Amino acid sequence: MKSHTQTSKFLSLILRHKPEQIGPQLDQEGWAKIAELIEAAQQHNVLLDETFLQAIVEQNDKKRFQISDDGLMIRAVQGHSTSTVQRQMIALKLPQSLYHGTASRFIDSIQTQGLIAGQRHYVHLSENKETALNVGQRYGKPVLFLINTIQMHKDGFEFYQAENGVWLTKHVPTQYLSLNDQTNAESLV
Ligand code: HQG
Repeated sequence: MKSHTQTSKFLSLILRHKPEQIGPQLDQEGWAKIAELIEAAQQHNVLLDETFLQAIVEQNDKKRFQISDDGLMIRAVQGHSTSTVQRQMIALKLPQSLYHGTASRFIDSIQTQGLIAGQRHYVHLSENKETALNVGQRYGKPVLFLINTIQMHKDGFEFYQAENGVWLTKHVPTQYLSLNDQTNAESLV
C-alpha cells in the first residue's frame, strides 16, 4: 500500500478531477461505489482496501472525503473540477463576511476580474483568516481578500457550504471584495 498522503492525493485526482483516468462512476453528488473504486484502482496497480480508505477519510487533515452512512460509497465533499459532479448544497447560516486567501501576484488580476473559480466549480472561501492564509500561501506570498457576503446575498448571489466547512460561490465580483490590511495578514502567518 502507498502512504496515506500519496493515496489521499490519488483519491483527490479520481474523486475530484479525473474519474475517467481509472474508471469509477461518480454520481451528481460526487459519490463513487467503494467496491468499484477499489477494483478500478487495483487494475491500475494502486492497492486499496476498505480499512485503508476508512483510515484515510478519518485522518485527512481537511476532512476532504466522506464515506456514506451505509459504508458503500465515498466522495470528495468539495474541490471538484469534473463536470460529472454537480453538487446541490444549501447554506444554512451565512456569515457576515468570508475570507479568500490568495498570492500577492494575483491581486491585480483579482481586482480587475473579481474572484473566479478557474479549473474548479467554485471559488473557495473560509470563515477564518488563518485557514484562508494557509490556502493563499500555496501559491506564493499570501494575502487576504475580505468578501462582503451579506451584500452579495442581498444581491442574489448563492453560497454553499461543504461538509468540511469550506464555503463556495460561483464568482465574487470586484465590488464585494476588499484587500485585507497587509501587516495584519503578515502578523498572522
Ligand atoms: C486565484 C485547497 C487571478 C485564487 C484549499 C487561487 C482550498 C485568481 C487560484 C481549495 C482570480 C485558484 C481551493 C483572478 C481567483 N485572477 N487569479 N481573477 N480569481 N484567482 O487551487 O481557492 O487542500 O483552484 O485566488 O485549501 O486556492 O485541495 O483555488 O489562488 O480550500 O482540499 O486562482 O483547495 O484545498 O487556485 O483553493 P485553486 P484555492 P485542498
